[in-house]
Parts: sequence; C-alpha cells; structure tokens
Amino acid sequence: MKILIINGPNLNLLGRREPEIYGTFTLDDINKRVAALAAELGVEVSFFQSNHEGELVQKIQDAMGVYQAIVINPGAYTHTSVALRDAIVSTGIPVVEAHISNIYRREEFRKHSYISGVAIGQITGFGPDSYLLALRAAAGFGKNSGKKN
Ligand code: CA2
Repeated sequence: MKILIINGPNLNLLGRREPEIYGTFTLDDINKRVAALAAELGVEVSFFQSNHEGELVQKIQDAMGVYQAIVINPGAYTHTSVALRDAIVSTGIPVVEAHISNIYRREEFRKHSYISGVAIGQITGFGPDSYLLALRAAAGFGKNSGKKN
C-alpha cells in the first residue's frame, strides 16, 4: 500500500517560527518519524510540500492510480480552498486530514475546514503525533477497505 503525505503552505517553516504554537520540530523531523512508522506498518510513504494551491491540486490529481490513501495537512488552505476539496472528491482517494495545532481552540476562522467534509476523518491538536495517528488511520482504512462489516 502506498500513502502520500502532503503538506501545504508555510509548513516548510516548522521549527523556525511560532514554536509556542507549532513546536520546535522541523518538517524533516516529522517526515523521518512518519517514514519510521510506515516501515513498522509495512506501508510505503512519499512526501510532498508546496506553498502553491495549484501544485497541491495537481499532486492530488497525479496521485490517482498510484496511491491508495493521502494524509494531508493543507495548512491555511484548509480554511479557504474549494479547489483542494474538489480535487479530493474528484480523485476519490481516501484522505485523512491532519493538523499540528487544535484548529478548534484557535481563531474563529480556523474552525471551518473545507476538507473535513470530504475526508475519512480529521486528526487535530496532537503536534507532530497528528501525522503518525493520521498515517495509522490511513493504513488501517486501506487494509480494511473492501471488507464487509
Ligand atoms: O495546525 C496546523 O497544522 C495548521 O494546518 C497549520 C497552518 C494553519 O494555517 C492551520 O490553521 C492549522 C499554518 C502552518 C504555518 O506553519 C508555520 C510554521 C512555522 C512558522 C510559521 C508558520
């Protein structure tokens, strides 16, 4: 099973600004932890980060037929992007939405996500562990898909 990990705008700055909200770890630190967990779970992961909405849309489109699930932290596009939401719907790839901070404990404008309504689920507020929890959720969903309850 192949899982794509996508990070949106400004997440490349992790560890360099606003440590009180986002911690001191870098995106590279997180990706290393995700890769280690992926090996344990026996899934293959690839990483993509972009500050550009169109590139994120393109990457989701290109994931069709290649990846069986996506973990995405869309950054600020969570709260603005109908285009990302549409890309997720049109590819039909199962998506887990992840956030480092708890978006429901912050400003009002962060409490709405365009992604959550088309994701399998959302994990928010666990710091870097949000990515690990999201990976477990995506891998578990993939393993169980096609099985009858
Ligand atoms: O908590 C999250 O993971 C967010 O997706 C992060 C986004 C924010 O717009 C969302 O509301 C919640 C912001 C990412 C910005 O990352 C920075 C990292 C270091 C320094 C400054 C920003």
